Amino acid sequence: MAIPYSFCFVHLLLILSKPTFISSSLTKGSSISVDNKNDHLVSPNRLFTAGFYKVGINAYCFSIWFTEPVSENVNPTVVWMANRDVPVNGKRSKLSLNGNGNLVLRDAGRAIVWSTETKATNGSLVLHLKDNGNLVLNQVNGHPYILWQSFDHPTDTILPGQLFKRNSQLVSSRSTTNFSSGFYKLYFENNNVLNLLYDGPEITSVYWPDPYSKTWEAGRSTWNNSRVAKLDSSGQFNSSDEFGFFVSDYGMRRQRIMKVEFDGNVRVYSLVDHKWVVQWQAFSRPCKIHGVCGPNSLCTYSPQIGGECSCVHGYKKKDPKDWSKGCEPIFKSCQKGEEGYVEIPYVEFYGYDIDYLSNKTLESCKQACLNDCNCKGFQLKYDNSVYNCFLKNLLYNGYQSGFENTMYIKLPKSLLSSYNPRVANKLAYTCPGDLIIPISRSYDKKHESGSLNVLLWVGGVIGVLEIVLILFFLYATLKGSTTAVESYFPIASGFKRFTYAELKRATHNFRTEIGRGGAGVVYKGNLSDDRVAAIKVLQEATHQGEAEFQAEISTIGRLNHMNLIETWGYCVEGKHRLVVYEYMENGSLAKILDSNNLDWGKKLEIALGMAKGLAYLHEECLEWILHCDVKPHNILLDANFDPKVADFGLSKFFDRGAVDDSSFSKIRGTRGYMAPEWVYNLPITSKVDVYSYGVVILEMITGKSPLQMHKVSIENSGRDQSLVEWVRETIREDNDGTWIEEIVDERTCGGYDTRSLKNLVKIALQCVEEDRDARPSMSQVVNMLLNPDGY
Ligand SMILES: *[C@@H]1O[C@H](CO)[C@@H](O)[C@H](O)[C@H]1NC(C)=O
Ligand SMILES: *[C@@H]1O[C@H](CO)[C@@H](O)[C@H](O)[C@H]1NC(C)=O
Ligand SMILES: *[C@@H]1O[C@H](CO)[C@@H](O)[C@H](O)[C@H]1NC(C)=O
Ligand SMILES: *[C@@H]1O[C@H](CO)[C@@H](O)[C@H](O)[C@H]1NC(C)=O
Ligand SMILES: CC(=O)N[C@H]1CO[C@H](CO)[C@@H](O)[C@@H]1O
Repeated sequence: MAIPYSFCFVHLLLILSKPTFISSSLTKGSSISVDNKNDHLVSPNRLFTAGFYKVGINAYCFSIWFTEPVSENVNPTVVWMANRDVPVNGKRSKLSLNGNGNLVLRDAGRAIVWSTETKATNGSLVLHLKDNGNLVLNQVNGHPYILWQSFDHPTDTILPGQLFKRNSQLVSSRSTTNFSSGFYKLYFENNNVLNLLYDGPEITSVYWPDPYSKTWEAGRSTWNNSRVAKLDSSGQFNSSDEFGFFVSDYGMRRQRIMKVEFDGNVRVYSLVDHKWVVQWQAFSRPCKIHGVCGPNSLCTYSPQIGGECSCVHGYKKKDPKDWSKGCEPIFKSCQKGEEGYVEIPYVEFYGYDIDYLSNKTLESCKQACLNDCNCKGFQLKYDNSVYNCFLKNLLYNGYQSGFENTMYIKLPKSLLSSYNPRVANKLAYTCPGDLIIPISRSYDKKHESGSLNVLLWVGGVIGVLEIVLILFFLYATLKGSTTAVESYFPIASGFKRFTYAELKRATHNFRTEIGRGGAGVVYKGNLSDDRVAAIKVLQEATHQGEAEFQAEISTIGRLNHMNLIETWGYCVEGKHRLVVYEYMENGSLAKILDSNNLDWGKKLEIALGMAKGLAYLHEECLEWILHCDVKPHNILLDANFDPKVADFGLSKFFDRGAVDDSSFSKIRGTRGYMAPEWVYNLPITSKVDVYSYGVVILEMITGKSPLQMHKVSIENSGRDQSLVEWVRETIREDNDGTWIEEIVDERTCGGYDTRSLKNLVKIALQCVEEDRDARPSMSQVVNMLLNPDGY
C-alpha cells in the first residue's frame, strides 16, 4: 500500500509544480519537461536560462542560453547543450534528477539519450543554474560537493571564468543553424599545447598553432603540464602553454563568450548595444583554416563570409549545399600518356605530400608526377635560389599564398584546353587581404615589463593601433581587376628574397642608421647590383611564421605606384625579418618641414602625390589597404622632392607584446594624427588615413606640428587646443577675409596663390571631420586637388 501512495504523491507534486517552474534549481526527484514551454531554470541574476531549446521541427536539445535574445526575431545565444547530436522529441521528453543522483535526459519518456552518470551516496541533491551560466549538480551533505557541472563539459563556447581544462574540448557546430558536432576542435594536445584540429570526414590535421612553425616559434611552451586556460571577465585570455591575448575592448564590463565556430575560427564576442561584436579572433585569414573548402578546391577571401571556395579546374562541387565536402573529379584518373598540367600561380596546397624533390627542374617534376598514379599534382616552390617540388596525393587546404608557390594540377589532356586562367585564377591576381575585424592579439610574456596601466593602454588604444591589420578586403568590381593586373605585375618579377648574409654585407654590418619607424630600424645599404637600398630590420616580428611573413610581404611587393615606396625584397631567416626598399635621397617630409626649404608650389605637389599614393592603396588594388600611420615621417621624398608613401602594410609585423616604454612613447608621438575612431573604438576604415592626411596637410600649411599644438594654450580659452581646432577657430573668428594669412607658415619662401591654398585648407578641413562619413575618400581628394573649380 505504501508504494503506490508515495508514487502518487510525487506525481501530484510534479503536476502542481509544472505551470510555474521558474526557479534557479531542481531538486531530487523532479524534472523539466519539454511539453511545458515555461519549464525552465533561470539563474538568480536572470542572465541565463536552462531548458529545452528548439533545434528543428519537433526536435529539442537541453541547453543553456542567454535569457535575453540580442534582438527580436533572433534566437537566443546558446552557450551549452547536453545532447547536441541526439535532439529529443518535442513531446514527453524530459530531464529528471533521479533519486540516485543521476541527471537523466529521456527521449519521449523512454530512451536515455544523455546523462551525467553521477551517483549520490547520501544527503540531499540539487541542480542549480548559477549566475555565471554554470549548471551545477550539488550533493549537499554538510557542505555542498560538486558532483557534476556543465563548465566541465563545454560544447562550443566558454564563458568568462570557466576553466578550460585537460579533458575539455570545444567542438564547433556543423553550421550556424545545425548545432550538431562539426569538424573543428579546440583542446590541449598531449604536448601540453592548445591546438585547433580539423577533424573532417576524410582527413585530420592540426592548423593552429601554425603547422609551419615550431611550437616555440609560435610562442607556446610545452613544459607546463597543468593544461588549463581561461578567459576572464575583463577580456584577457591565459593558457598554461603561454598563449594569451587581450580582446580589443579589454577592460570593459561586458558580457563575453569565446566560441569555436563552424568555420574553424575561434572568436571572442562581447555584447555591445544588444549585438555580439567580435573582439578577437584566432585567424584573420580564414583560408588558412584547414578543410574550409573541402578537397580539390581553393579558398579566396571575401569580406562577408571570410573564405570563398571554388573548385579546381577539372573538378565539380560534390554537395551543392555543403562546401566542406569539397569537389570531385569529372575525369577518370590515371590515364598514363594522356595527361598534362594546368598551372595555378601563387597558390599553395598544404600537406599530403607523397614525395619531395629538391633542386629539380620543372620538367623533371612534371615527369615524376606523371609517372605516379597517386599524384594529383605538385607544388613548385622557389626557395634559396633552387626549385623544389612537392608531389601531392590529395589536393587539400588550397589557398592563396606567397610569390614563390605555383601549383600544377594533373589533368587529362582533353580538359586542358578548356582552362581559362583569367577566370580560374582571379584569386591569383588579387592582392591577398584580411577582414577588418581586429585580429589576434597574442601576448608574449617575455616582453612584459610595463605596469598594468601600460597594459590597459595597449589593450584599449595602442593595441588596436599596433595590431589591427591594415589590409582588408574590398571585393572590387571585376572590371578593375583585369586592367590592374598588368600594371602591377612586371614590378613583381624584380622582387626577391635576400639572405641575411647578403644584407649584412650590403649594410656593412648595419652601420649607417637612416631612420627609426614603427616596425624597426632602417639602415642604408648597397646591394650587390649597385642599387642603394633602405633596409628595414623588423623588430620583434619573429612570432610570425615564415610562410605568413612571406605571404604578407609579397602583397606589399606587388604594389606599384609612383607615390608608393618600392619594395625590392625581403629576408626571412631564423628570427630575422628584413624588408628591402628603394632608398630616398631626400629623407622624410618631417625632416624637410623642420628645415623648411620647400616652396608652396612643391608643397601643393606633395599634397597631391600623397593623396594619389593613398588612393591607390585604398582603392585601386582591388582591396583596401589601410596605412594607419600616415604622418610626415612616413612620407619620403625622392631626388625631385616627389613624395612616396612608406611603411604601409607593416603593422601586421609589429610585435604584439612589445609593451616597453619606448613603443609607448612612440605611439603617443603619433597621436596628433590619429582619427577619433581609434579613441572611441569605432570600426576602422580607410577614413582613418584620410583624417591623418588632413592633419599632415594642415601641418604643411601652418608649419605647426600637431604634437606641439597640444601644448599651445590659446589666450582666451586657456585650454589646450589641437591644430585642427586652432585652424577652424581662426577661420571662424576671421571677419576681414585674411584668415589665410594668419594660418600660413610665413617662414615658407615664395609667394602663394591664395585661391589654391584656400582650396587646400578647405579640403584638409573636410578630411579631418570628426564624423568619418563626412570625410571624402582619398580619390575624391585627388579630384578636388586636380579640379579646384569643380568643388
Ligand atoms: C554519508 O556518507 C558518508 C560517506 O560517504 C558518511 O561519512 C556520512 O556519515 C553519511 N551521512 C549520512 C547522513 O548518512
Ligand atoms: C546536422 O548535421 C548532422 C551532421 O552532419 C546531420 O547528420 C544532420 O542531418 C544535420 N541536420 C540538419 C537539420 O541539417
Ligand atoms: C603552469 O600554468 C599555470 C596556469 O597558467 C600556472 O599557474 C603555473 O604557475 C604554471 N607552472 C609553471 C611551472 O610555470
Ligand atoms: C642544384 O643542382 C645543380 C645541378 O644539378 C647544381 O649545380 C647546384 O649546385 C644545385 N644547387 C644546390 C643549392 O644544391
Ligand atoms: C594575455 C596574458 O598573457 N595575460 C596574463 C597571463 O597570466 C600572467 C600571469 O601568469 C599575466 O601576467 C599576463 O598578463
